[in-house]
Amino acid sequence: MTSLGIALANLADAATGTFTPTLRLGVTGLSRAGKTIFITALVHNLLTGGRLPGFTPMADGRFIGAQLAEYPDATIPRFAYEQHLAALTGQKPSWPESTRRISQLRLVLKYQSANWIAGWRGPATLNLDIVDYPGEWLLDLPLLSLSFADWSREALERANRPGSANEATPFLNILASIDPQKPANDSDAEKLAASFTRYLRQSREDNAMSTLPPGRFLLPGDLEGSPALTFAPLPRHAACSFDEPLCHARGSV
Ligand SMILES: Nc1nc2c(ncn2[C@@H]2O[C@H](COP(=O)(O)OP(=O)(O)OP(=O)(O)O)[C@@H](O)[C@H]2O)c(=O)[nH]1
Ligand SMILES: [Mg+2]
Repeated sequence: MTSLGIALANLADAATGTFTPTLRLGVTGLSRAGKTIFITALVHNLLTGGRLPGFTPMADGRFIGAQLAEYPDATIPRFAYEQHLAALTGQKPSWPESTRRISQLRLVLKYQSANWIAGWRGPATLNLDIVDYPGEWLLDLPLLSLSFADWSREALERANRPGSANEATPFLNILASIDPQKPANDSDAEKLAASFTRYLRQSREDNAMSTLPPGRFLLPGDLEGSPALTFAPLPRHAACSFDEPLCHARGSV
């Protein structure tokens, strides 16, 4: 929500006395960029009135305080703030493990509004919802602009490069053993998706700096085992049209 949106929401709040504006903050960056640590530190500093010199309400002395609140959607996992903090500040401090699924946390911030419209009614309240997710999923954004056929071509070109032989050969052998023109069936799609996933995993182990998409195959989160992830790149004559057999191959990217 923009500051204009927050001001308008505060106005509505003043009118009804019930509405609290909500700001949803997604922390983004590639895997190991520091998202989870950043969120843990931010929440800790907000809860304890810690060092946040760039946070204007605190610098102006208008920040009253923050507290954790229940997230309204009980189906979304909660960000493990307490566990991460305990790990970082324990007797034997440790970094949290790489994030495997999306999680969220709600903070309720109380502050004196600097806005004259809202300011007349005293302290203001803002729900701050913070979202953490696995950085691998960022790799999948460029796939939004690709058709299944284009993505298949790129993925198979990569898999066929001489440098990829070690990790890609088992997948390419399975792909070669399946006739992509025959009617699609679950067992072939699962076999292909499983060996394609093993190939992606192996290439990440061999070269940690170049994770291949889709990142969601490496960290499926709540889509693990779902039909949305049961697909693999197919050769051009099969991937050219979704009307053809196996082009359905369990969805597109
Ligand atoms: N020295 C230092 N290292 C940090 C800091 N933040 C993160 N790191 C290092 O970066 C690693 C990754 O941090 P995370 O916060 O787990 O990274 P992430 O972006 O959540 O990664 P994914 O969950 O894999 O997407 C940590 O295990 C630390 O080794 C920091 O403030 N200081
Ligand atoms: Mg993380």
